[in-house]
Parts: sequence; structure tokens; C-alpha cells
Amino acid sequence: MGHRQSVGLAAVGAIAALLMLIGSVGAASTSSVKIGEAGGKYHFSPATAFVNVGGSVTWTNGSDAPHTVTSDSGTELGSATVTAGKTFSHTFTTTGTFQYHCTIHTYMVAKVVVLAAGVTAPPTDTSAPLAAERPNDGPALILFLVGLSGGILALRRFRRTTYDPTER
Ligand SMILES: [Cu+2]
Repeated sequence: MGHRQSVGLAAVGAIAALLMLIGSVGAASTSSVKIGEAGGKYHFSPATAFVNVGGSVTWTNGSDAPHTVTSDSGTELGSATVTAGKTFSHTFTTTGTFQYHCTIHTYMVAKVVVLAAGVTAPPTDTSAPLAAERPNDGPALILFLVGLSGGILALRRFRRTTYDPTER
């Protein structure tokens, strides 16, 4: 490979790296929140959304009911009613934590944390909201069913050998 070719390749690599860097910085300035339903309750997911100052957050109503995105205090967030399938977007121009709720279902609460420019957001918490959590009774149920079927099989065998004189 000639000297000129390798210089060319290095330039291409440098430009690609620069574009990737710009792309990742750009991606950090938007965030999305989905409005969903679980266990008969509506919720905002993630419950804590992160965005860099100057960035915007878009709420998408993925549920069958209308909702609002309304600040708990102050006027930062004050959407109109967001009907099923519709979105609401807001651009944050100051850093801080903005807690909000839905005025139709007041138990729906969440927050947006607006970070300073260039600050990396922590990994998004996609765990279900507390209201939708259920006790983990899966393993206990499986053990119970295994025990029950084992007991039935044992009982059948016992009956066959004990109480069925016609069977030979
Ligand atoms: Cu709601």
C-alpha cells in the first residue's frame, strides 16, 4: 500500500469517527416516554427520562385512554389532552428535575431530569413502575403444580395395585 493511499484511508477513518461522535451527541438531545397500560393501570415509561439541556422529550400515548403531561408544580409542562396514538413534545431550556403527572389519572407520576450539555445520561431504567409490580409467585405455583401432579400419580398407582382385583 502506497503512502498516499494510507493517508487517504486515515482521513476517511478520521471523518467517520467525527461523524459518529456528532451523531452520538445529537442523539443525547432527544428522549422519548411511552404512555402505556399494565395491570389495569396507566403509566409513563420510563418513570425517569433524561435529556440534555436544549433537548426535547416526546411523549407517545400508546394506550387507549387520553392523558396529559402536567407539571406537579410550576408551568414547565402543560400539555393539552393527548389522545390515543398522539404525541406531545417539549423542549427543555433549563437544567433540573421536572416532576409531572396526568390530570386525568392523578396516580400517573414521573419525572424528566434535564442534564447540563455534554453530561451523559445514566442507562434508562425500563423497569415497570411500582404500581404495576406484582409479588413473584411464579416459582411457588410451579412447585405446587409439580407436587400436586406427583401426588395424583402416586395415588393412582396405589389405587390400581390395591383396589382393582379385576386387573391382572
Ligand atoms: Cu392519564
